[in-house]
Amino acid sequence: MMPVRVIAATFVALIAVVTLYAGGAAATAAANGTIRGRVEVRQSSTDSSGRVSVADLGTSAMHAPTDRRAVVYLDPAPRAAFDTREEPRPRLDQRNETFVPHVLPIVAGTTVEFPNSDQTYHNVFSLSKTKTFDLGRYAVGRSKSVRFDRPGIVRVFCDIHSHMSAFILVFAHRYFSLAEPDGAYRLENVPPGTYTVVAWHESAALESRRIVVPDAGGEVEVNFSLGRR
Ligand SMILES: [Cu+2]
Repeated sequence: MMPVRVIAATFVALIAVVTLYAGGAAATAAANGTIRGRVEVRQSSTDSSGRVSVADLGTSAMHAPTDRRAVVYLDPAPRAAFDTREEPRPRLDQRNETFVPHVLPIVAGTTVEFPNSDQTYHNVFSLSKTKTFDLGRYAVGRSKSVRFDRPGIVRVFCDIHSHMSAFILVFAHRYFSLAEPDGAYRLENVPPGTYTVVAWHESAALESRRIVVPDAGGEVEVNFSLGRR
């Protein structure tokens, strides 16, 4: 049995969603669809033992494969996909000398908190063209934040611990999905139309697929099998 409070919260959330999309639905009878599927990264033939391959040597090899999640997104986004909802501030935690999460997709304009949850110092920085920053050192319990305004990929490192790394993927729209550890992803409320769906994974080459969300909406299944870089 779901507690009453959870049911109430779910109901409120449903109302919010219905209200949100009622405005768009008035303009057209077409129904929005869902694009869903799974992303797998193929093991290369030399990597069938499950050992870390030479291609993996580097900072990301320190991260469990389940942390190294894929991100699936539409490129470009549907028209009218840009809105001005206030963003919550996601966290990129420094915990046990690891960035948590390892992969963080956000929409442009989002401010990310970088709390230090370790007893040791860290020095978070990025030299990425999308956003260059250097947060310097700060003690446990402290946090600094960075706002990301430009779409693109931001590689994040720690100047003190070379095994720490993270990816922030900044999008110009909200049509992106962080895959589950098992690779499952879901892009919801996609208006009917033809789209390019792109799958990103740090160890693989980008792969894209042209798909159609029919006027009737419904679910479109798109699975990716990415080759290792
Ligand atoms: Cu560090």
